[in-house]
Amino acid sequence: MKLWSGTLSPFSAKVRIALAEKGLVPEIAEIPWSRANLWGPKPAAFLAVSPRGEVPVLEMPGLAIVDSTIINEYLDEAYSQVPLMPKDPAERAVCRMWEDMADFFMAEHLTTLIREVFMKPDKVGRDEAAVAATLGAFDGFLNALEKRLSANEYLSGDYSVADIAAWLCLTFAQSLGVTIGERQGLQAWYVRVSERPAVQAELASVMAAAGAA
Ligand SMILES: N[C@@H](CCC(=O)N[C@@H](CS)C(=O)NCC(=O)O)C(=O)O
Repeated sequence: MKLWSGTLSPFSAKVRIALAEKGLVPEIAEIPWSRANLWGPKPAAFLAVSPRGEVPVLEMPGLAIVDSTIINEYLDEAYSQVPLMPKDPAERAVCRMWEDMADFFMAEHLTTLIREVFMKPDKVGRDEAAVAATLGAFDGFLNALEKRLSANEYLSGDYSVADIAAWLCLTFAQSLGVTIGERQGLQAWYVRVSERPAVQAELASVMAAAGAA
């Protein structure tokens, strides 16, 4: 099993955490990323299995799966000993909705913060209005999370792919100016998820890569 991934890609991180939770150790094929050059170079072998040129891709003999959500669902079905999704259809739908919301924030709003904050550390040319609008959007997301997590230990039943996606979204967002504030349910959940060994290991490697990017 080979995972095409990027250390600083939150979508790749979703899959790395799921693999680690399930005790799976793939070969890692890294697509490099830097502030100066962004993504690349992308090897032909990667482009052959990634139609949009995006990480992550999980490649196995005769099968290449793209998209973090689809990969994690595959992993959950193929390696069900350590479940990362609920069994009940209604709870699965709730799990997918939270994961989708976190992914939407990663794709839309985190991208804005990466472009305007991470890529412009000296603030030159920063679109402050776009940053303010994004922080406002995050506030709404955090409020929704707080409502859910002040009444539930995890987003859908036990710890799941939804918690992984939301934790990653918040972790990257917090490094770019988003704050959890006084939301106590969210704070407790954030600590609960952060304490998991698979999550700790991922955090350590992302922090190291962010320092070097
Ligand atoms: N929906 C996809 C999104 C994947 C994605 O956006 N990957 C980004 C990195 S986080 C990428 O590979 N970008 C490469 C590029 O823009 O050239 C997923 O969940 O896997």
